[in-house]
Amino acid sequence: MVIMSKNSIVDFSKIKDELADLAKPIQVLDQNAKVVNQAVFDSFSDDQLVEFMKKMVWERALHEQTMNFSRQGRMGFYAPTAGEEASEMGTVMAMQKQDYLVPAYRDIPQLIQHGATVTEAFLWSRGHVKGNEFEARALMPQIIIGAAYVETAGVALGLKKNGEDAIAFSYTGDGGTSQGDSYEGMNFAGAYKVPALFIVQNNGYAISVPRESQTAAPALTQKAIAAGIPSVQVDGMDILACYSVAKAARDYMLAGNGPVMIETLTNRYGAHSSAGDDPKRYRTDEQQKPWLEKDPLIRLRKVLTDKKLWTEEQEEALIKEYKDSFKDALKQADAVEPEKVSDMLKRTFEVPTPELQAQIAKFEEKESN
Ligand SMILES: Cc1ncc(C[n+]2csc(CCOP(=O)(O)OP(=O)(O)O)c2C)c(N)n1
Repeated sequence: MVIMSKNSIVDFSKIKDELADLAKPIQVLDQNAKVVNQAVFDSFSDDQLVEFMKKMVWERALHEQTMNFSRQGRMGFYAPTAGEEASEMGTVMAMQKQDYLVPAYRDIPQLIQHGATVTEAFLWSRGHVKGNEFEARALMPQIIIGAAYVETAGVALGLKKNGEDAIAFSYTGDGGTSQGDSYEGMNFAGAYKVPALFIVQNNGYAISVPRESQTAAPALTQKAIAAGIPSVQVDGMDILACYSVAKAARDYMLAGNGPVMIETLTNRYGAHSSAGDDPKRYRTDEQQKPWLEKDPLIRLRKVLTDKKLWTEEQEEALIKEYKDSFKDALKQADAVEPEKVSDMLKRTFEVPTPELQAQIAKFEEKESN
């Protein structure tokens, strides 16, 4: 280690240490469901609190049912969401239908809440083009990590130029913030002062790579600062905090103040995707245990049960109702005619190149047999 001389012009070690001096993530409920921000808590009606719980139960049920479908070989790509319900439902519930969602692959529950049908989501999972033809004001889920932020900056610029009373909102993971695209998107949004809400769902891992190994930034919120964007960390297992912060960000942006970044501290309980990675190979049960204790459903369930607004029977009935609706949705997806390779090729260019034309003819011949 190089020792700095006493009269050095600058103390970089001190500056680096100061980077790690972070404010506590915003909470309304602590891990034991104790209210830590009474004013915000009191701003919710009993009906709203129940609605928050219902949405999280819905998302958990969607996850469980989709995993079952996956095991039965009836889904295509699926990115598990258990553990991220507060972060996903809390933020999307703060949005309005005129807002423009730019989702990534783990944001299917938000896409459905924003107006896509569950059948469309299942078709998307299967790679069917009809899975992208939803009514929701949203782009199709992005697979290239970080790229959604570039799209969001452009969408938000369009909303601003049209003078719309709407924002663009987007999600990426902790890994996504290590991709150059995410910074380019934020930088553009900051420079053009557009209404873009960048939500980083920090679930601790980019597939198998722990967040600490892929960036030295003490907080991912710090990546927004360089773009001149205000940013804040939120307890991503507290739906009341996620909702309240997202709503405050939306109000701030609609007043013409430019973009915001929110980092939700959360955890993905399951594998990265249904393609079959095994999380036990990159994290231990001991590492997971504290996260399971922070579970967003347990936390809000305790509040509602104490207020006599929720029962186990009610929850069981809801889960059954939701799962039945997902089974119906899959039946509808099964009834949609499968895509042909030739159809996919025909959509590639408005006027197919000679090479494509030859491929189309080849597949049409195969498909006619
Ligand atoms: C540009 C790019 N590089 C690599 C990949 C492969 N890949 C898919 S998901 C993923 C990890 C993403 O992690 P994170 O952003 O933390 O989101 P999470 O999946 O945890 O929600 C990687 C590397 C990709 N999709 N896009």
